[in-house]
This record gives sequence, structure tokens and C-alpha cells, in this order.
Amino acid sequence: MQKDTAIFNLLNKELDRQRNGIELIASENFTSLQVIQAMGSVATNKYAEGYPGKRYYGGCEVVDEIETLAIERLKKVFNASWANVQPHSGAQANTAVFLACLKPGDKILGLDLSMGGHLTHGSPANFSGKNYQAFFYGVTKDGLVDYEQLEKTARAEKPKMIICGASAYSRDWDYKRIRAVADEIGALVLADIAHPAGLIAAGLLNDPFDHCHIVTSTTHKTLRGPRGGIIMLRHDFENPFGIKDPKGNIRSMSQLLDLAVFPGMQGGPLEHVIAAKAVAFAEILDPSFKAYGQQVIANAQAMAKAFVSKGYNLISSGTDNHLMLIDLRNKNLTGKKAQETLDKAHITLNKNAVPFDDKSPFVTSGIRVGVPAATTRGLNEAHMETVVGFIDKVLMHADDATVIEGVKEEVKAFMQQFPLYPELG
Ligand code: DSN
Repeated sequence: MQKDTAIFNLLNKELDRQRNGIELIASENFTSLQVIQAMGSVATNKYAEGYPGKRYYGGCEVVDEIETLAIERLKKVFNASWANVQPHSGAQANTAVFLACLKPGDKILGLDLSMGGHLTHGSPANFSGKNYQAFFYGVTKDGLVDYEQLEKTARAEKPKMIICGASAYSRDWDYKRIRAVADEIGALVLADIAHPAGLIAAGLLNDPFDHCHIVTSTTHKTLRGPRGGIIMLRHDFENPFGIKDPKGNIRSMSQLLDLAVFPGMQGGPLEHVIAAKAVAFAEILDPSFKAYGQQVIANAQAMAKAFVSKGYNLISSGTDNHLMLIDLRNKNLTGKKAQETLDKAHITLNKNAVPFDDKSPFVTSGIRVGVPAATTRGLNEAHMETVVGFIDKVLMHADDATVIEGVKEEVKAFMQQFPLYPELG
């Protein structure tokens, strides 16, 4: 068969888009070329249902080595005693945790999606809100997690699981406080660290493993790996709610989690993605990754300061991590209008509900801005001021096509100094 020029031309077009724009979607990043090469490899051809040494297919001896290496590296990254690298995504990782720990109809308590939480933490639109009875905590008027509300709801409803973690929250978490109330009511604590995982791995934010029973993450955000999910335990334990394996046997939590991923809710693992995860985990174990994490935080803080100096209203007034949430109501703009206008200037970010938003999730009053991808490109604190200058110019001239076109050209020229995948020509 001839080369599929239709698709490869589109992939080249996507490479150009990535090269010429400023990527500020808080959940995106640029992997190394090695990660991409491991993903685009012959391991995609292999079926390997099961786990290393216990597969349902022949010919798994090499992928067994790949998956074992990925697990061992990941355990080192987070000082964990057990890890599962098979979840296809963060949502799948959370699904497996619920399957291992809870029965349908059990109560869970998570951060409200409209306050920065995640779909899989109990949203009525998601399996987590359909299969389980979901309760929520929010943030205070200052934009900080409302721990008092969390504690009050936990004591009143006695959920079996409290979930911490967010998609649009710019502050660190008090895991110890959450664990204290969980112990009081006999609940498990799940930390979904998909967003800040790389900063936690670099030792720059509070360590959830000290206080949370189970930790899940994606691998493609601040961890800078391929698109995928992971589940980890620092200490194994027995499920406190009497959940047994399909044969009725009592198992440790690590065994229940393995069974929940496969055969519980996935079939064959993506061994090519697991190979790429292993490459990314080795990169995280390299001392240079800590410097990357430090630069991410320095960039986010420089960017937050630049936005504030231009009169933008940041939720919680700043950031501890890689992102910030901006309420655009004082600028008379919606999140939708801002996202669509910035897109025209090749500055990519997403509209986002802000706490106590009066607009629909399709419109929103805010934008979420994140720096992990731009930091990987090589931008530093001074560049953040330039980027905020571009954003402000576009937003203040949102209906002026000539200004927007001018910024697009400036953005393209600016990004030439930060080559992306030069090896690809
Ligand atoms: N969609 C991801 C994000 O952008 O934060 C969360 O799953």
C-alpha cells in the first residue's frame, strides 16, 4: 500500500501548529522524541492481557520486560511500593479504583466540577456520578478548597471515599487534614494528582502519598509522558469494606486494583504506550527533571504577576503550581470569546468555569492558563511577561482582526527561538 499522505500531511500540519503557537493548555505538554518513538513502535502489535509473568497470550517475554521496567521506574519516581501502568487514561485509573474499593451506590465525596474538580470525581454526567452517590465540597469566596465544608459533609454523609485533586485549582492540597477526617469516619482517601504529578515527583509540592491511601494520575501532563494513566500505593493494605475478588477471596488492595484494571474494566494493555511511559519515568528520574519543575513554578508565578499587573482577576490571587484560573468578568469577556480569539492568534488555552460562575460551561466566565508545555519549549520568567503582553493585546482588541493577525505573526516569530523536535526537520 502507498504511503498514507492524507494522514501524514495532516500530522505535519499539526507539527507546524505546535511549533508556531504558544501552548498554554494546563493539561498538555511536549514529550521527548524518545517517548514518541517508543509509542510509535512494534509493541503496538502485541496482545498481552494479564500482567508480567501471568499473561493470557504467548510471546509476551519482551513486553513483560518492558512493563516490569515501567513499573519499577514508576515506583522509584514516587517512592511507591506498588504501581499499575496499564490504565489507558486517568479516567480509567479512577474507574479501576472505584471498582476495587466500592460497591455501586456507595457514597463518594469530591471537589465539585464547577469549582475546579474533575468529571470522574462524581459528576452526574460521568460513571462516577451515575454508579455512586456523589457529594461535593467546593472552594471559599477566596478560591481556596473549603476544608470546613469538606469535613462537615464528610461527617454528615460518611462517604466511603474522599477524593482530592482537581483540574483547575492553582493551590497545593492539605492532604493531612483530609486524611484526619477520613480516619474519623472510616473512609478511604484517593488523591488524583493528574495535574501536579510532575511537581510532586520533583519534590516541589506536598506529598500525597504520606496521607492518601491510593494515588492516581495521568502521565501526559506535568509528568511529560505519553497519554495514559497510572495507579500507585506507597503502603499496601486490606480493603476495609469487605470487597473480595471475583472468586470471593479476601485480597490486598494492590491485588484488587490489578484485578480491577484487568479483567475488571480493560482488556489488552497498550504495551507501546507502556514502553513510552517507561521512557518518561526514566526522564523524570534524571536530576534535570527537578530543574524543569522549578522552572514551571517560577514561570507560573511570573505569569500570574504579569496578569495581575494588567488588572486581571486571578482566582485565589495567584498560584502554587503550574496553572492559574482567571475570571474575565471585569474585562467584559467570556471564556468562550477569549479562547476563540486567542486561538486566532495561535495562543492556545481553554475556557473554564470559575467558582460561582453565572455562565454555562459552554460559555464560562474564565480561562485556565498553564505553563508546563511552554516551559518545556524553553520559555523563562521574562518570556512569560511577553506572552501575557500578547494575550492582553488580543483580549483588549478581541474584535479587531488586524491586531489579532499582527499578534499571530509576532507569536510565530517569537516561537522560532524555541525549536520543537528539530530532529524531524
Ligand atoms: N481534560 C483534562 C484537563 O484538561 O484538565 C482533565 O482530564
